[in-house]
Amino acid sequence: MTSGKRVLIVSNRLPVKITRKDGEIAYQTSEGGLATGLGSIYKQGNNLWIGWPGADLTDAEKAGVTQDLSVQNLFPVFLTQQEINDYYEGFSNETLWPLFHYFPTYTEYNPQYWEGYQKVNRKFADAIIKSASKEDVVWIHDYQLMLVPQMVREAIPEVSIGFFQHIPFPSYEVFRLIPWRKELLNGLLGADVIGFHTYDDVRHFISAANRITGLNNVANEVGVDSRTVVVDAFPISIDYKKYRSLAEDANTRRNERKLRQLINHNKLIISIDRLDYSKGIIDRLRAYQLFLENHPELRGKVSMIQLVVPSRDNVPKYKELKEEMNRMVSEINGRFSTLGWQPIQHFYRSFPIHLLSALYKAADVALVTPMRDGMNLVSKEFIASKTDQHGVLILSEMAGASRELSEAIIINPNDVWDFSEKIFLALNMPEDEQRRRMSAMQQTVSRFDIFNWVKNFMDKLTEVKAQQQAMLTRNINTSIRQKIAISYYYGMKRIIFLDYDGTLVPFNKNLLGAVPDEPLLDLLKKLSADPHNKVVITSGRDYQTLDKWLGHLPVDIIAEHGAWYKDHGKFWRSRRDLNDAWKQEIYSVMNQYARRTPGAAIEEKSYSLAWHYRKVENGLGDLRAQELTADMKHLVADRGLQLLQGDKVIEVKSISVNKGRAAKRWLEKEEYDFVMAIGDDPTDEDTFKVMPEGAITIKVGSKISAAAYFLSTSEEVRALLLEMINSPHTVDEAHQLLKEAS
Ligand code: ADQ
Repeated sequence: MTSGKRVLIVSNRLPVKITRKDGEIAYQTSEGGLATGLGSIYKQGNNLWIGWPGADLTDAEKAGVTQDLSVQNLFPVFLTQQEINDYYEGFSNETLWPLFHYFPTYTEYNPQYWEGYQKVNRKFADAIIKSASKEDVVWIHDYQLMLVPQMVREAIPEVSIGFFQHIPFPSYEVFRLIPWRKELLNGLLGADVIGFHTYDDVRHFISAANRITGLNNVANEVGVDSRTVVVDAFPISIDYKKYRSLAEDANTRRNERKLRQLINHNKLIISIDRLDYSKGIIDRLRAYQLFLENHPELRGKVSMIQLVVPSRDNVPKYKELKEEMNRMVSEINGRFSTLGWQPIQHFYRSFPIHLLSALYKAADVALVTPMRDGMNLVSKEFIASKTDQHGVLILSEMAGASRELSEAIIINPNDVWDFSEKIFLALNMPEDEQRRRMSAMQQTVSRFDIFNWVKNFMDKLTEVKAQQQAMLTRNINTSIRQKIAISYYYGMKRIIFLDYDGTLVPFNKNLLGAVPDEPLLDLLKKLSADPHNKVVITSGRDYQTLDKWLGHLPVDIIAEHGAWYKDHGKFWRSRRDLNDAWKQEIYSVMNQYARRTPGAAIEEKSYSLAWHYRKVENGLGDLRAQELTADMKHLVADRGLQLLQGDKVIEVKSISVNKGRAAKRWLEKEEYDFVMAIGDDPTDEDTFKVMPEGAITIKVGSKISAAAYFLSTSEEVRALLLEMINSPHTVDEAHQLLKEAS
């Protein structure tokens, strides 16, 4: 462990490429956007970048490489060939990659790959754990390392962890296909901030977390135990200035002129990507072919340069793709070429950056048309290189970049006919329109460049950590517990308001299934047996049920949010000013919704109606509740009623009925020197708000509340009450506790 705050970047690959020249090891630093953006971080001070160096090394070489890399603040995680096969080629590239890009039929579910993935994720986590301390910030990148956040969290609970995924996060319906979906989600939820490129990815992730792990969220914050995990969109970008100055370089201009000569000053269409089925190479060729068929007048006047970086072409799926691509290129060239003209110039290799820049600069139209892409940086590099603002971008709506670059011509790559017509449109777009669109996109890309992306992510991580720490001080820990026990001990006249469902008992899918168990009855008996205590159960349930369940105990009860109440040993009383004439009309609206929503139920109480949807299919219940709320809004307002949103329930009742107003009856009748209120529901907020200064108010579950403290579950509530009952019985014991607490 090292001390002082450091930042650790973690990714599958290190930003260096190891090569062997005449038996000697050589290092080539990556020029990729991510390496540049993160360079400002990992190169500083004691910071570190942890990753696989990407080469197969002997044991003797490993020691030397580790030494060499440490000078550059890099730390290698070495992998065996078997690990690379299972974790990288296997689970990452044959399970996660195809599925997350919506190619479920290409996806392999192989338990051996999964084993390898877990093992290597553990290796990365161990490397982090060895060098990180709790003050540090760990930023983990991409789908190869989805389990690492939780592994690090378990070892160093306080450390700040960010995770960014560079590929899409698929919809729940696709994600759920993976047998190990729960483990993957739990792995990610070890982070404090989980970042994706687009809001759609964020939505998909939150919905998967809700449905698969059962966790709740408020907007983009997911509650995991006592931690809040923020899920947000951080669209990645490029080093804008670098591409701009490259485009203005004399060398680039010379190459640009050469390129134009090469294609006889025809209109130039370019496409640049890695060989991958997600990039839409085949459909793009089809669209170009259709364009040439439908516009014979333009044959001989346009040329397409297609660059494809070789990638994994020994893997069957990629081999097939390459063969199909080559076949189509030959077909198009064979069919349309003339002696002096070839429709496609195809290159299957990587290009140096200054040639790429010349190509971007010379192009009249760029086709960036993936079937699915997390972001796609080629589109942004093209925009940045257009110093003269001439040129048109045709961009697939399936690329994350389409959310930002809305001035591009947006296409659906599956609609080959429309796509081919858009090529025609782009080639004929007036210059001033090209300039207008390009200028708008350049403003976007220059403002939100890679440095801005790094800053936004890091700032969010700092903000979330600070927020968590502030919350932590409100989580009931040992010292707060002891303080409560002490003031309980010194209290001579105590009142304790306790909500029932979700506070004293966990939620039950069945409305009448939440019957109090023996230990709870025993606990309430003991608590109310103390002559210094008054225990008031404050519930929204009907008084008949509460009477049956708790009426025999020496407690006071508030039922139906205060429409009914009972002092121990007396009869039930209801508020005289209430009427129920409105119920029939509201009931019939609620019933319409209940009839078309399997699992929904209406609960009728004397002065209120509740529409329960705990048993309704996840998501559908919320949708119907929203519809019902909108439908009843005016009805409710006109009749002096209010609509309350509870946990999987909406309730209509008189505007004057609430738990707070009911609780006041007790507080106004007598003076108390120890006041406590515990609840989990939005309706308990009314109780918290009327409590006198110094009262101990506790919210169970969510963290958004007027209460002073938080607890997570009803078990914790029971434990706290038990501790109070067993609080010291002598002054000495109390003083001892007081000493420990301070
Ligand atoms: P990639 O799938 O690799 O990245 P992309 O974002 O387009 O896709 O980046 C490709 C990079 O490779 C670009 O910088 C481009 O210049 C370069 N390149 C492409 N063809 C080349 C060639 N023939 N020669 C040389 N260089 C070439 C993943 C996700 C993306 C996401 C990025 C970053 O799949 O959706 O945008 O991560 O988060």
